Amino acid sequence: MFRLRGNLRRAAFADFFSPANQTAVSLRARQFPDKQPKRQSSGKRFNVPHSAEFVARVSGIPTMARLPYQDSADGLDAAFIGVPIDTGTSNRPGARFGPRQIRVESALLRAYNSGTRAAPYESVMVADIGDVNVNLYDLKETCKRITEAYRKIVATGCIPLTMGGDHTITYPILQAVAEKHGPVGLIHVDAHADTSDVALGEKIWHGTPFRRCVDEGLLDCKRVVQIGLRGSGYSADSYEWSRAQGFRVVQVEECWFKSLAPLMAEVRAQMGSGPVYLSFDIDALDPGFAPGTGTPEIAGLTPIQGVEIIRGCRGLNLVGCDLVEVAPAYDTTGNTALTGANLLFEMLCVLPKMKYY
Ligand SMILES: [Mn+2]
Repeated sequence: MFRLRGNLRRAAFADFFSPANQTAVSLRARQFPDKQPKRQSSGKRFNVPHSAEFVARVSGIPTMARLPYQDSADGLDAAFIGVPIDTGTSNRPGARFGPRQIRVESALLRAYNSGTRAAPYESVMVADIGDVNVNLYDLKETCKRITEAYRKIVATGCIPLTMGGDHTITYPILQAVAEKHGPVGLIHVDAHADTSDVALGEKIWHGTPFRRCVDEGLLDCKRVVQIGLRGSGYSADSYEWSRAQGFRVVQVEECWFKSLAPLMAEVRAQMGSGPVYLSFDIDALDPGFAPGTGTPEIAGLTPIQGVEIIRGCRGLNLVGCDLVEVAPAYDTTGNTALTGANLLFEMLCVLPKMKYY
């Protein structure tokens, strides 16, 4: 660790940019005209975010984790991308502001994962690639736009790390992901199963994404787990349909008062070496910790358990991750978005090719 810190410090004052970083460099030049000689670089080809040791945390245009912005996934191993919609929400709206608020709160993130010793910015090329250009007035049209955008992202080999947006978005994302990888395993962390069929006559909204995914064969159903499910239901057995598809359902009662590390060992065995997508709805967490969301349910997971789930994905063949349903207006502290930002950082820290020190 000492050696790395030394390298990083030296690089901060003797930095040169690789040709692959030119877009980032020009943006950096516009953002921080007087800071160019101090841009941090790992000395390798990877993007490294500004450190608050050298550039004030509150300065600059907010990007996820203070990473460079670029307008496509070209050259990236992973990309943070926002999908700012809440047109699919069934209760409190506001998740359209999730990506923006997550970016703001993410200014607190630093370069290393102190718990796992992951060094993401020495392992993978990652940037913030902005938001999908959604249509706020037409959810089906938005779904098409999402699929098109993600087709381009995954075609380059880049792993999308998505900031939602309501949970509807996972369906069109998985259309693009499954087109490339075939039916994927799914680790779905949520208060709700999101497997409804129809409501108000509509098949596309944030309670239906995984039903639609099964309809279209996008999931490898024996490699699906849903964790944290709870709350009142439309019928006595709300999760019957999930189990009938072959999903493993881990209701929240099975999680209470426990470390989820043993569960994740079983999940890793279930997922095997095939492609896996991780979809994390912030409402999986207890609303005491994450009140900024549209359909909160009491007695949820703790942030510790959320982190255990994500760290438990280390070693899996992750092909995409999302963190959805942050609706900042219901949390005046900003902590829900801050939690979302940290969970996204934890996701980055378990991607394939990650180095740990
Ligand atoms: Mn959900």
